[in-house]
Amino acid sequence: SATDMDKVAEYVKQHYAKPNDQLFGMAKGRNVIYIHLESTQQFLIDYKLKDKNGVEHEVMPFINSLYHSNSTFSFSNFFHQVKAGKTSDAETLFENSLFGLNQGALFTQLGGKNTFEAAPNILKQTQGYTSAVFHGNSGTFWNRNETYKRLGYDYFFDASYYDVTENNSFQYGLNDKPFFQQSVKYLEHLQQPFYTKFIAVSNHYPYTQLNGDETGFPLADTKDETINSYFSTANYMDTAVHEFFDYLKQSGLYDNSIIILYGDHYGISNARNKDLAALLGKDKETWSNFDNAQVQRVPYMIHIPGMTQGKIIDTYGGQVDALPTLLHLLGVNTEKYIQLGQDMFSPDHKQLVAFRDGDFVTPEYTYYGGVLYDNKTGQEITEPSKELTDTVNKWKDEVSDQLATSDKINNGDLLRFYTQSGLEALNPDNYNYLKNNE
Ligand code: GP9
Ligand code: MN
Repeated sequence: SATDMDKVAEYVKQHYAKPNDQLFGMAKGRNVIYIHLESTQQFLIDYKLKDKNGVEHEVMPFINSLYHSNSTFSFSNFFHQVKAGKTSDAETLFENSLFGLNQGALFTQLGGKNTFEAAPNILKQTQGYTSAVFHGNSGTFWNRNETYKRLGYDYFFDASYYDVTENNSFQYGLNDKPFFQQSVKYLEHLQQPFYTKFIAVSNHYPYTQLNGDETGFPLADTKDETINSYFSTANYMDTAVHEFFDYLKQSGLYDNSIIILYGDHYGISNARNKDLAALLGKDKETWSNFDNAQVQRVPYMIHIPGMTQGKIIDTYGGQVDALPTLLHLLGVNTEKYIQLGQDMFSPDHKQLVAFRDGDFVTPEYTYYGGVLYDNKTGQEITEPSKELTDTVNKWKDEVSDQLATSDKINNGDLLRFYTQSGLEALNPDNYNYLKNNE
């Protein structure tokens, strides 16, 4: 009801984190290019895989060069916050600064009917942006074709816009190299400034569509085939992203864009992590839920060509924080929007990162599977002080408030009652993504 909406608005007001004065508006008016790095975990950054002869192979040399560039704000403690909705949950978080659902996928269950005030819509109405998603899989996957209309995406270039053959694709769509190559002709025609998202998908489980033989990148040598091929598909993705950057530079789009790379969720599930342990220099026998939590870090890199104050930032945050972070860089005030995250650069940013099921991490502690760990030692804290117990209980409450507020908004479709954003209502019927309006 409208009363519920008022309560939500009050919560959001209390948690608002003001922009960082130094950075607010530093990318104002630039094109936004999100590059979705499928299933890419933070441990792949700077990772070198040893082959059978002990020779090291850098998995993602290009993305690493961006990570260390002084034109990139790179985050080293950024966590995914998705659950069963996987890729689509990451999209929900980045586009809305709201969480996915605790069961199932928001895109599938509510994406086709709820009211949203998402990034494409905000940027269109306040800054005149055109928006588009590029993805080499069928538009119906995750109900994207319906959800994107309600997020306000002007264009959705799905598989029907690409030349997809048996030889250049796999079960989740077009391979990354042809995907970026074939996207260019659509990107070139977009009105600037644009807000775009490129959902590359080659690095998707089971990571077999391109194996070591084809890419020339070695397979890892564990007893788990999934782990073994993960590095080689990530390497292929890295080359594809590199090629795309080359194109952006040649076309001149690069200089007036802000390019953000993010990992959507883990690629190696907790059930497989014991077999991953050795590759991360850890002991299989002592691998614990603490370690499972730590590997939920994903890349989050904001590349701003021409900017030179870039660095690696150790602030703890999660995907819910990305939208206010971006809007502030673009010079958009977020105070009146219903967003549950906080600008990663804000002096008010709270370093408490919720996982979708109520677990959380902070710079000093990890609460995972109902157990509290000390980040320094990785050990379980069995006898916390009274003070620590109180603090942890407070964190639990804050996390559950944040998640419950998200669920209230989504399950109650509360944004339809919200008028203070100043945004005009969006009519999904005005959007049609079919090729040639078939
Ligand atoms: C498919 C792709 C995969 O279109 O986005 O989604 P995921 O399985 O990672 O959720
Ligand atoms: Mn995914």
